[in-house]
Amino acid sequence: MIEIVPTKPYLDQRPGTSGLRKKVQVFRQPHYAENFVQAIFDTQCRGGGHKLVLGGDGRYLNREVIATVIRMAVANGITGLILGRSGLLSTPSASHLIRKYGVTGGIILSASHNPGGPDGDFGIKFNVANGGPAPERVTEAIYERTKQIDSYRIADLPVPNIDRLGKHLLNGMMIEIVDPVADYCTLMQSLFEFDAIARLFRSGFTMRFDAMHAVTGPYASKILEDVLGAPPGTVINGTPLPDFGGHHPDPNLVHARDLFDLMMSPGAPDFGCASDGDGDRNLIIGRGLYVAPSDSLAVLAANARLVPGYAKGLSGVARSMPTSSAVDKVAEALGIGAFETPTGWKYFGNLLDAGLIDLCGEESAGTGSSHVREKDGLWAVLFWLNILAKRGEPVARILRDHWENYGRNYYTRHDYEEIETERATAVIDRLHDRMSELKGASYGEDEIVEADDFAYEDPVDGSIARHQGIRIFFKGGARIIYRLSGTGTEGATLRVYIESYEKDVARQDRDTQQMLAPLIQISRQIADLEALTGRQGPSVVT
Ligand code: G16
Repeated sequence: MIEIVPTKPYLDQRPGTSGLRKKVQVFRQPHYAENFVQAIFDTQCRGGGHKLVLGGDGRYLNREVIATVIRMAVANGITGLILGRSGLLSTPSASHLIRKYGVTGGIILSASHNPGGPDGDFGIKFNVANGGPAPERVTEAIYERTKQIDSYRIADLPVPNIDRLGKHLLNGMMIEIVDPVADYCTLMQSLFEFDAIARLFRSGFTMRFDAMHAVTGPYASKILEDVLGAPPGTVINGTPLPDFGGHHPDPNLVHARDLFDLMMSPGAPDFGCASDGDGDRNLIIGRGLYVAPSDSLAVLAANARLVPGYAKGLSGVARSMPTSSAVDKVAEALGIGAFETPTGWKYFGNLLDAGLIDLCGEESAGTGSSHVREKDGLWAVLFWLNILAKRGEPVARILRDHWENYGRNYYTRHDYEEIETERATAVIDRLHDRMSELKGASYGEDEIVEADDFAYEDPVDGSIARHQGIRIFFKGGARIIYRLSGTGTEGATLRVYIESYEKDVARQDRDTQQMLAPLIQISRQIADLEALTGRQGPSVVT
């Protein structure tokens, strides 16, 4: 009943910023997913008695690969599997289940905000016992194993009906099919003042949550509409679909354009928000005013004491390096630690485990806390709702107050997507070579005071991550950063992050792109972007 199937290694299975992400066509190659899953079992589930959490964001191939993982888990002697009903689990709720049940880890099937469907992307990622994404030493071990693999184990038995809750004993492995939303909802109730948020809705507060036909739909409908009493229709695009309804489930100003337009229109609701494919990212928009993710993190930090789960005060905060330094200013005012990590949620894990921080976030629409070890889209929305309920002021007032107190970090990211890998590498190499000559160079009225290649030494385990992006600092406090994305599946994506700081209240309400226009020009000039990328401008501006 246990088959040992011969296979050959694929040499492209090194996980990126967040797991192994490839085109569906790549995953469709014979034994491709099986090889990677076997490498997880071989390296992370040695010896007996391992239990795992399993679920995915419902994208194309989800059900198929769930069935494969179940059969392989049986064949590899896994003793327990906690599976989200219909194979669905948002990334943050998978993280919660791993922690709650104290299991070895979790296998999450997702390519996050990347498009789905037969021509879209798929992904497999392993989370470790603390509920967080596997750190680099683990992903490297899995990758090394994929290069040597010559067979995988799979059980030849029928998989139980995964659409019904229940427990099944499969050849010694207990598989428990759980409601994906229930435990997560209880966790949210323990952190936020649900009564105050429910009162806010009863008072006529209006909101729109765009679930983008991704995994957060069932979570948002249950929590916002059923439990908190928001009117039906508050959650839109709430049914998870394998191709996300043909949309790109990335909650940003480009792919959640309809929501943005609605929020800028005269009849806008009070609050607009969205989440991505696997439910870990968030987008926050007030009536008439967009909240940049870096600002959102800073506002949450500044108002954390209003929220029961954080009322005792924060121990520290962290942000990824390209995220604006808005949250650092809050940390300074609060007298708490502020950490700067490389891009990738996995780098927050040690800081959270060690209690050095309890709030963290990234410019790429991710915010989270010590409640799980992933970023959490709906959690961020509830955090904002709790603040709105306590302060009784609109989003725009809260954000403008924040700028008045701490100054405003104007911030934009320009992406050059799917360019040839050689061209993208040439940009970084060239900047690297020119770093020392850039120091002291004048541009317009400003001057470069420092340029480096960001390296991070983890304060907890001392591990070092090098080459995490080129940073250019200007005398006036502005910053330009260049780095290559680790989540794309075609060619390379060059990200250019541009930031300036404005303390003068009279200059805090300008258009971001206009305000940053001179710096944007400089960013293109310094890196010779047009010539090296072959593009006249970025493909996505957020
Ligand atoms: C992942 C990581 C994030 C990272 C983002 C973008 O998010 O977990 O830490 O900021 O990718 O990474 P990159 O700039 O390398 O494309 P997700 O939501 O895709 O899992």
